[in-house]
Amino acid sequence: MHIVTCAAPVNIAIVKYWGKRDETLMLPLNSSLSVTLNPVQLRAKTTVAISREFDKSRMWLNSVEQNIDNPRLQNVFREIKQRAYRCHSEKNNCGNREDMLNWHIHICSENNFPTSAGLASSAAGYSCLVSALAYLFGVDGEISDIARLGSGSACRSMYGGFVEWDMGRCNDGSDSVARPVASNEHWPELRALILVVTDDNKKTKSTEGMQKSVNTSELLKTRVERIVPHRINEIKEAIRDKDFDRFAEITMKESNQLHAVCLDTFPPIEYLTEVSRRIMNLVHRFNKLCGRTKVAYTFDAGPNACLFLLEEDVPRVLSLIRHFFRPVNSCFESFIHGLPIEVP
Ligand code: 2P0
Repeated sequence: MHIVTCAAPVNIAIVKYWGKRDETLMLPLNSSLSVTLNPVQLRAKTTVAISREFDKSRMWLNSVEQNIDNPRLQNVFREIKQRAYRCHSEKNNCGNREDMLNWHIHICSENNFPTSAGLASSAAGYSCLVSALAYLFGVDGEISDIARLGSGSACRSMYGGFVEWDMGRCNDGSDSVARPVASNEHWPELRALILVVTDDNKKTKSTEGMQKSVNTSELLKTRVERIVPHRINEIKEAIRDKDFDRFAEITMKESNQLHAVCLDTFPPIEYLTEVSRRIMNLVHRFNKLCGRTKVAYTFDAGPNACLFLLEEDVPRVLSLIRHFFRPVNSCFESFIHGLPIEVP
């Protein structure tokens, strides 16, 4: 038996991915950009074992057995095995490893955060699984496109720091890969606060929500063609210059536009709750009171907030949050994939 355990971090999109041009290859309508959070506070951990003794492949997520026939999972297995054959035949290194490709796989994965509450759990999960499988089967080179086959945003969790997922142009998806834009050491003062408003499962899964938006939202078309390409360039400049004001404004506008697209979808999709909207209002009021932008919010396909701010403002913002939001269940403070700190 061969066994390996990997951990992979959550990534939070600043420029959002919403909509696919190919549902099987998971090719997006637009490029996106994210920051990778510290894997100590929010991460998926996956153990993969392969053995000639296993009579079938099996998978458990947070101790509950899952259906292994899931087409996305099967696509990932198929792609990993094809690349493994290619890698070993190039290196003239078949034999043992090639034999292993026919063995059954057991996967055991767990998250240390709510699984379906819009905290990118599938991203961390698939990124982790692909890293573990690639290690076991000796696949090297670009593998973010394999993670993408499991869940689009998973390709961004293959790197730390600031990461762009280039939408690519090829029909086979070979150029739709993640690339690091800047390392976590580039902007060490930047912090993220994750406010867990609820750990309930979301009503509309991202995949289904995206399909509905692609079919019905006019705003999504304008966004993809005219807005996102500029925003990607702008946010990369803001990151390069460590310009927090600009970074914060683009981040909040992106989040607002994602949720505007969701409301423009017919029938509309609502991920934000009353508490989410109160968090947004508080951020705007706080920034106004300070006379400059100190905090930015972003929300994905769920009501939980991610706030971005600089290290010096963390104590003040945390006490404000604690004062106004008793319903917030938990709050994780995270470096951008940097050294671990204590969770308050
Ligand atoms: C993102 N989200 O860029 C956007 C923002 C949610 C809102 O990527 O269908 O779980 O598996 O590719 O990656 C969530 O979508 O969807 C997501 P699939 P995924 O992070």
